[in-house]
Amino acid sequence: MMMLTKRLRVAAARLTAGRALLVAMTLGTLTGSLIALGSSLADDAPKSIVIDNFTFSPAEFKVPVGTTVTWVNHDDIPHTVVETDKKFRSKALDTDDSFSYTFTTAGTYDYFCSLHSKMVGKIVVN
Ligand SMILES: [Cu+2]
Repeated sequence: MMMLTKRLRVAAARLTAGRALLVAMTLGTLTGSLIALGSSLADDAPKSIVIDNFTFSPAEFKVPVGTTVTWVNHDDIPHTVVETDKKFRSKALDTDDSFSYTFTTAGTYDYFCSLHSKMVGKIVVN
């Protein structure tokens, strides 16, 4: 009778340890999911380049593949966003107009304003 009780206790202890492990694994998975969710939300956040005072800001912008970059013109004269190899080209952007492009291929993209050739910028995608 004493032996049986002891065996039951050992079995109960094992079960508890097993459950604790299961709970820990579930929490770990949940935490991992939340972290993944958080980082995917961060990746989806809009990436904007402001055009102001004849300047693209930031002039050099590093983004992961798949990022949509948006340029917004805050100047009171028109500007354009034209990629050097014609991979993308905006129309003339009036004040507060914007232009977006999604970068699906890694690489370095140099661009300029076709109305003011000294206005240049660079997007580095990796
Ligand atoms: Cu311009």
